[in-house]
Amino acid sequence: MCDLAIPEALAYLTEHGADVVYVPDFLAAAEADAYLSRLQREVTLDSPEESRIRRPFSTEWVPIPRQQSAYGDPGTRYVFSGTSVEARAWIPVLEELRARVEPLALRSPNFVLINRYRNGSDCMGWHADDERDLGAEPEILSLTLGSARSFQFRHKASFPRSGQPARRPDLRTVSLPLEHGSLLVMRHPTNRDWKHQLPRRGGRQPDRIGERWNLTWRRVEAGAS
Ligand SMILES: O=C(O)CCC(=O)C(=O)O
Repeated sequence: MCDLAIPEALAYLTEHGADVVYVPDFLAAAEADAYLSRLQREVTLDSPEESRIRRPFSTEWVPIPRQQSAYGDPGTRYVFSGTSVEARAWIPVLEELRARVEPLALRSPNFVLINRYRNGSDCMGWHADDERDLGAEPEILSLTLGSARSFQFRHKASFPRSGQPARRPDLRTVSLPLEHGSLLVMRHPTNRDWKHQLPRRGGRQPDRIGERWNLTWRRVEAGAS
């Protein structure tokens, strides 16, 4: 289990190989508001051409349903779904936030993947952050700013596998609303055993759901991929 020396930390999910801690008020409300405004002004988002992934088992490229960017130490990048997100050089707002999350990390983050969800239509599908770039024991620190959105966990054994039924259909899907200014820490072996997603929300009126920024702090191993 995570052993975070902060009283607000909630051990959120600890079953079946999960090690997830949720810190709802990681940033105080006023501070979270100020950081959100700075991100909106200071972060450069990737172009639509740079924001595509390869459809599984296909050569077709499709746009991701959100905007993204990445910042990190020189030469770092993150490879997933057939695409590579190259790090831009650190900017002051991200250096400040990195210094805030770093005390909670087992290994100092050298990279941040930024996702901007414009409204409830923007989303991220089921996946695990278990790419080779993240090393044998990946750790993710996930900061939310803006509208709260539901985040879900599902054990890998509960997914059907290539035409086969799930080995463990009894395993429950776990939902957690990620709030403005919150930090979610996913330590090893969470991403080995579980997937997570950020589903669409808002039904036929996705514009009712406001903008959300998510920053996932990672330690990327140079030259792994
Ligand atoms: O926006 C979120 O909270 C999900 C981010 C995520 O799953 C990822 O970056 O791998």
